[in-house]
Amino acid sequence: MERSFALVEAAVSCGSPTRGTEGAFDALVEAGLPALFGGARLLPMEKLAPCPAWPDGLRHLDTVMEVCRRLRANTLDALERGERPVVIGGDHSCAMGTLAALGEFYGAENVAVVYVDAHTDINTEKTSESGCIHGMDLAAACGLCCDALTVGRNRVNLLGENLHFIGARSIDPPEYGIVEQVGAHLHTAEEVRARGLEAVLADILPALEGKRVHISFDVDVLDPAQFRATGYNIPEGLTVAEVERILSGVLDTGLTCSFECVEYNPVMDPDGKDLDTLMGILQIVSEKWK
Ligand SMILES: [Mn+2]
Repeated sequence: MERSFALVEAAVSCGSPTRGTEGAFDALVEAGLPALFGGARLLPMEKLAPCPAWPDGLRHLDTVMEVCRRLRANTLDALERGERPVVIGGDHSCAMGTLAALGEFYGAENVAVVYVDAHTDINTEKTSESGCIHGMDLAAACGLCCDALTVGRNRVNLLGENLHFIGARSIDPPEYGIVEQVGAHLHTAEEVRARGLEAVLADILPALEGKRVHISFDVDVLDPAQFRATGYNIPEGLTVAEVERILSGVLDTGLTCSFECVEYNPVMDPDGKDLDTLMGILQIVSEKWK
């Protein structure tokens, strides 16, 4: 029997400096996302106000963690029902909630992540210069951050050796060291251009064997020439066709357990052009994920 989908909202933008991504779920649902995913069950989330406090330099910690706790519970609920979670952010801090659910449900050692993003999001609260939690989600999931950034039962929900970055091109100096320290696999946008996408996928896809794969897709991996409605417009990005090829390649392995799309900001997309582009990408996800 074909498994059904759950569309899970992660209504958080205050893990980032830019407001607006908390409206992405509503915009995509309005644009027809449930029909695209075969009448998926919807798990919306109340929009919480950003908390004013920034304890220990962690911006809006309380709000971000509350969203992540709710997201973990909703994602676990979907997994327990045998549904495939499609998480819609929100900024990328929500990955802490998604990965908490996946780590608990499947066991941290069984989860692999393909992180399609212009960033590596693996600062700890000590190395981050901005204090924005959307740049720390992977360090938190790997158990490198303070207790305040732990979501759910387990401190470690992902092993670095099972983490594959593709498309990164805005990496903070300390992040290179952390990527190496945890044994993660970094494939920058520059490497994709130098070696070709197929060569990079030929490195990543066989390494996913035997794992439950989570795809975490940040729209800022796309080149600003094709997609601008997101907090960071970083040049030298991937094309829509390249992103579609990456997602298809991973989905074709049959190993994908969950998918996440983050950082689309409808406030920055008044004519809905980028929404159309994103719906096109998500249509491919719905068709390929069998
Ligand atoms: Mn990013």
